Amino acid sequence: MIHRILHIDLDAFFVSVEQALNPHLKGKPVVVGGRPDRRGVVASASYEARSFGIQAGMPLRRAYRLCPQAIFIQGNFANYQEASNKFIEILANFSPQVEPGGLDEAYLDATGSEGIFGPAYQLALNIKGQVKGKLKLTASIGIASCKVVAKIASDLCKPDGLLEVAPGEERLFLAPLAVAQLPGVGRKTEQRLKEIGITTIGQLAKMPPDSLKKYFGASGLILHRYANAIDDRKVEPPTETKSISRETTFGEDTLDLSFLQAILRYLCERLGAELRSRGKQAKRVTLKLRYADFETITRCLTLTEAGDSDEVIFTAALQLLSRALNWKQKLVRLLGVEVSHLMTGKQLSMLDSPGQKLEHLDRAVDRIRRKYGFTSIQTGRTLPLKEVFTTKERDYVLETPSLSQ
Ligand code: TTP
Ligand code: MG
Repeated sequence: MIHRILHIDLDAFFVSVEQALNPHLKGKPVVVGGRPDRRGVVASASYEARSFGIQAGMPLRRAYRLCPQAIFIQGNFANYQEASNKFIEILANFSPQVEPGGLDEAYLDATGSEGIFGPAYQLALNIKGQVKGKLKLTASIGIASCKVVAKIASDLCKPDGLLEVAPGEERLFLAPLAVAQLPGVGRKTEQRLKEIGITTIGQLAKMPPDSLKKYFGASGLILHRYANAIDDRKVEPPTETKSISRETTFGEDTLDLSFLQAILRYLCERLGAELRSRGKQAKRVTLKLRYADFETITRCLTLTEAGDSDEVIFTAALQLLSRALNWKQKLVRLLGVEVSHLMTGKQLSMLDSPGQKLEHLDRAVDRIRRKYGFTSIQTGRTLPLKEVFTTKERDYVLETPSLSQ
């Protein structure tokens, strides 16, 4: 059977969602990430902005120097999440075999679906049409016999492209491309390959696997396989969510305890709301701290009983924070919380137990927040945030919004 795998990736995703909502942004250099005078990095840049050299991951200040006339937008994660959900819904109309990878990309296995949707190329055109029609976004799609080649094809045809690599032509297609096009080849690997005279995927494909293993360990063997278009990874629809996390980087490194506690409470409330909206209970809470010198630590705690209330998560996270701060007194750059060991369904708590009262309170708060915005209800602990952050649409605008989810 001839495998037909599609890799679909939306173009300049965060920016394009902003442009779909505000058409006056179309055709302009636009950057999502935050204000250029603040700390932070570019999350997404329009292709117009990219022509000035702006790239994802670049500090905003540098992006500003490259293109002062660019429009800098803070971004709104909820809108991206919604667009992402609709994107995956569209794909699900065409195949049960859809594997999302991040918000704006997915693999789709179209093997054997010609009878219903026509050839894979036609199916891809239909997907592009629906994405454009329903979401006002453009997608780039690569089609090939395996994941790695499909992914490279979609990267190559961006933006708004469609590229099919015919069965049997995969190695020919890859051969002239730079090694950096292969997933997994970062700057370091690229440099080391260059030192041994390898710059194209074709040259890499000819290297004996044993010597690649000597240079790069186990990943050397994967490089060999990918360079030869050998990739038997299946398109796997996601299994259940394993963990949920929220984190944020501060504008300035800090050791201010009441501020850290307030942020922690805020992150736990966001986490709790997400847990409850998914109908999940968590058994483990993990705290993440990154210090000013980028040292990063995680500390975790297992709850005696799985829970989903803000208070339960916060109490555990606060305990971990106190311990971590006692252990090391260093300025903090990033704070994050994760819940894991998730289970579905509720363990029955005793009627009118303190646990059940908390539950009613959480759900009442969730309803009000869904209707009137997150900051419409403040808990005492988060009040100090009012002095630090501005609010937009009744939600705090953190320094790194895309991560604060
Ligand atoms: P990408 O698909 O890598 O980038 P993109 O969609 O903006 O642009 P392209 O046309 O090249 O596909 O990432 C998808 C989204 O993920 C992107 O719009 C913003 C977010 N993101 C970050 O928040 N930080 C990052 O460093 C990167 C790379 C992406
Ligand atoms: Mg993209």
